[in-house]
Amino acid sequence: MKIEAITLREIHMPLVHFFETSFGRTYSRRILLVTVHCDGVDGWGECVVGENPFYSSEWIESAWPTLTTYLIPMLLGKTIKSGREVPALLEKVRDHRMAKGGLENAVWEAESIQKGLPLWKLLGGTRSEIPCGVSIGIQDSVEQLLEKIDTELKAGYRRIKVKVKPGWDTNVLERIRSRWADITLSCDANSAYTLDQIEHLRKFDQFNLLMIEQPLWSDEIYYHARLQKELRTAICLDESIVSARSAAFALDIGACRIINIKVGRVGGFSEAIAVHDAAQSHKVPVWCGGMLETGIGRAQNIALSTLSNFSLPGDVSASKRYWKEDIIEPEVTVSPEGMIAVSNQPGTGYRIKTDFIEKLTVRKETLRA
Ligand code: OSB
Ligand code: MG
Repeated sequence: MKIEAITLREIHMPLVHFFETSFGRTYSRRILLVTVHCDGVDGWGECVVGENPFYSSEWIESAWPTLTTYLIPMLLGKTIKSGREVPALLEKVRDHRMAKGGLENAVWEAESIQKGLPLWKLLGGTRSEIPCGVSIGIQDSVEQLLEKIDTELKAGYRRIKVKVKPGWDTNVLERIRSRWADITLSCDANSAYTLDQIEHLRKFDQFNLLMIEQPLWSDEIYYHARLQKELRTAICLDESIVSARSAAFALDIGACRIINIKVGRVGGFSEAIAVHDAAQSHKVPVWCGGMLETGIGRAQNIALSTLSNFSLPGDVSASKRYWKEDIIEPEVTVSPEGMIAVSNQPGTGYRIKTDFIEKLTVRKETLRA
């Protein structure tokens, strides 16, 4: 495949309901899409950067110029056989993983279309359907949260994850557990605690959680290992795992018993597969995280989730939980059993609504070889 041109687009999409984590509330997304044009085929990728540098140091205004100034010129005019070859071409740029990931994944998608293969098979997946959970943000009241949980349980989702932060944690978990004693429940702190709050964190053990996700800061892998020794609840790392190297370190020192893989956070499918394999060799299960993606990123998350060690329900859920109208067709739907069926069509199996995307576009730039 010769990489002839690459297009970047920013589209604006309001969320159906705001999403709040310990680091802030989002009402509307600024989405960065990448299209790789090669040999008459277009591969699409979603750069999962946020509107601000709060979840990660990357954000849309760092990714755009990094792509146009450095990353895209490193690919333009190159002839490659596979998405697998992309990381080596971008190696000189340090970090900027979400920017790289959007680009690499677009190449994988083009490759899968060109080879007439489903993307999930190209990635080495084995499942024909994936189990789904939901991530529910901090609400204005506990009653509102309970109502949302009720809705998602009735929709069939297999795991409920709630966001926590100091002041919205044990009190909330207590209310959830007194209404639903047996549901599969987890929580995500997005680094809202410190190791010296260990006595407080110990209280989470009474709620029989599947996991507590990222309680401490992202660079505190060693402190997570110390915390894990003191907790019965499994720690799951999200922000800390930015590469197969950081995963190997975390696994080696026992910093977590579960890993959340976000393909953008680790810099693309190649690295995501490497993290998956590292966890598997330590018998640590993984699940696919979400970044409030449009259908383009969501469809690729579905493909990744078919790999064998994705044995826990992910944060990959139905389009309608996020968007009034998604940018793919059909939109992503979840069965009453809480599963998403994987398509056997070439690529992701979803059609990209280019006319609709064009209408949502507020910024566009095409670079040519
Ligand atoms: O920590 O998993 C997270 C969304 C934005 C940033 C970080 C996170 C999240 C989510 C939402 O939890 C997952 C989703 O539904 O896409
Ligand atoms: Mg998380």
